Amino acid sequence: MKSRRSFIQKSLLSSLMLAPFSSKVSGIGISKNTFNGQRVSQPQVISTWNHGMAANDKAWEILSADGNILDAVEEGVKVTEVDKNVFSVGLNGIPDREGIVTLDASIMKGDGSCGAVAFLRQIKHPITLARMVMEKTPHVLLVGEGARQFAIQEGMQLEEEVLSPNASKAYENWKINAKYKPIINVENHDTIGMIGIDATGEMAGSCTTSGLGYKMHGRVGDSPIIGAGLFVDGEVGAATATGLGEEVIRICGAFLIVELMRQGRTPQEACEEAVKRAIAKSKDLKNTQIGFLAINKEGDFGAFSIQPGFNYAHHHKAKQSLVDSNSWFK
Ligand code: SD4
Repeated sequence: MKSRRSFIQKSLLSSLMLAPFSSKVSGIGISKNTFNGQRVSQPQVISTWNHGMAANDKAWEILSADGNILDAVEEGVKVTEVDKNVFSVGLNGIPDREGIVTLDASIMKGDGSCGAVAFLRQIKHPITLARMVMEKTPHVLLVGEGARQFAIQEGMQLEEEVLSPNASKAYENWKINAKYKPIINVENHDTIGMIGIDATGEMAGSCTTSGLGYKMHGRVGDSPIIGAGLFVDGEVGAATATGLGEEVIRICGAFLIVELMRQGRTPQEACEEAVKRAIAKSKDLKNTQIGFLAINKEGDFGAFSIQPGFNYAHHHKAKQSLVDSNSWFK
């Protein structure tokens, strides 16, 4: 009887996910709905940059088959981690100044569970390793050789340490002057951060990157730092960041946004406030880009960046769109 009831509820949930149903539009996002007194959200995912489109498509396959948001945000960004045309995520990324690709990633659930890896070499899917840190260890963050050893222990294969043809060409060019200067929206625009909500109202997020091209060996950015590049609290919402990680870490960007939402700001207002905070602390504003994405538990979402050029992919119902974020500078 109980299983029949849960079957009926599950089927109803699935049909609600597929068929458009009346929902109140609030802000630019979609508000929550209830069914039999239980919260029924319309699942959605939001991801940074153009490559978020393909990542969201994968996440959507999972969400639309009644899958959970944690699987969706992991599988979604795995698409980007192996995309040969993306130069700052995964092993096809631009190397550090020693010519070595090192990867950072984090994953977080609405209940506060989280895992991350940083300064990781030779692993194809750092996001999966971050999830293993969360699920299989008593720790949150493993770095460098320890993270690689953990991957081996978990049966992951070490990839050969060779630069992709594009990364190799770029590195050879860079070596001519060997000067490091982040270039807004060209060199340092490619981290994928994905945040979302599933039909049961669960929230989760993921963030994965090869970090800034030509960084110092050992440099770690904001993406694997819980509260900087990613933060999720299922009672409130989720946020993720892209851009110059040092500036995001300085203001605990993603945590700040979630806390602002907790205090009643909309996701859009919270992203704008976090950008203002970063601007106030920045020493070289003209050469700094940061982009934030946020979603609250009602499903309203927002985005804001310092410089123009930041965009994000939003998948909701059967519809996917690529949206240009508003920015501080026009
Ligand atoms: C970092 N935030 O390592 C990352 C880089 C990035 O788009 O976002 N690139 O600082």
